[in-house]
Amino acid sequence: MHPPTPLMVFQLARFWRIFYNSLRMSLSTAVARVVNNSDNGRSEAFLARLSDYTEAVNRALDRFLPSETTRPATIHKAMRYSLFAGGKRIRPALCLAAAEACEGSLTDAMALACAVECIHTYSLIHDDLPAMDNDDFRRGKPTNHKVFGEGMAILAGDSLLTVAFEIAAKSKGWPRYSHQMIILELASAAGSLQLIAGQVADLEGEGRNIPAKQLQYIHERKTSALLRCSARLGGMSANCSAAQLKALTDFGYNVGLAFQVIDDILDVTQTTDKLGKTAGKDTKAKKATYPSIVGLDKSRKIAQRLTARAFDALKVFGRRGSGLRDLADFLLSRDR
Ligand code: GRG
Repeated sequence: MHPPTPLMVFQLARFWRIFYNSLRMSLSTAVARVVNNSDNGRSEAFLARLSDYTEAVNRALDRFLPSETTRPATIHKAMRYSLFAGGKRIRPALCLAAAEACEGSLTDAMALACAVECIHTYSLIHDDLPAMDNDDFRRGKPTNHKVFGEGMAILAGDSLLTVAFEIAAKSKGWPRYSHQMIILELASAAGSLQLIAGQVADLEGEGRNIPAKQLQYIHERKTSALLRCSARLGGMSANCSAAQLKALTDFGYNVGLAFQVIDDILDVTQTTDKLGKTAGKDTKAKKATYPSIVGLDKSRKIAQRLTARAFDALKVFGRRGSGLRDLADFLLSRDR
């Protein structure tokens, strides 16, 4: 056998370099494809899960509420008008995903998920009244008082708040969490130390320069309290341990704060059509928001930091926390 000539060595090296580079490129393309597909796969699976939650919650709410024709029909029409106007059902989703993280069932968590949504819808109806935020548009439709009149809208809100406790009382009750604890959980989130305290501070802060600390006080109560309560109730419906309840409390608290920061960002970056509620309201009402105090970029960073803290809280759940993680991720990047 002849020894290889310099030309043969050169051609072999060239062939090897071309072969190696094309192998490396197709490998990296394949890896990128797998990564992207799994990302898409994950978000598609999550969106499908969210839509399953929403459908199940809508069916359950329909069962829990008196029908539109039940006397007095006007009040039941008004309650159902706002409840089924197309809300995102984020609080029920949090409750259901928290139940799943604690190895509970959607069936057991459903009454509590519905109770929270009724309280949330009541707060929106009342918030839109002329005596409060005076808004004409909510969930993509004219506000409750625009359709049914102020008196009936007040009563529809009152009735949704009341029916929430009725629905919660129909839940099955759990060894670690009695009905008394469940009712207390809902009442304290909705009461004058939390949801209403936030609204009071919000009303009193209009048109005034308030420090970031006061803004956080408002967000903790006006928004975070009910999201935290939703996550906690989901855990309770799964008879969760004290450590799991603590994790859900931290998760819900941080996701709740991030949710309001994003809401404030969307108020200045999105249109009324997209949001289904009047955009630019905060600026018009001279409301203090994170974008108005620290600007848009810093607000986005704050929302990311809060979401990262929420993720940290999920460590105790391992893989079972994936639904909550996807939900927090989704809320951070939402556009309405
Ligand atoms: C007790 C009257 C009263 C009010 C309490 C909840 C509230 C305070 C005011 C409503 C308006 C507001 C800015 C609330 C903060 C929480 C928030 C961003 C609500 C909107 O929640 P989404 O986006 O709404 O989940 P949908 O319609 O999708 O359910």
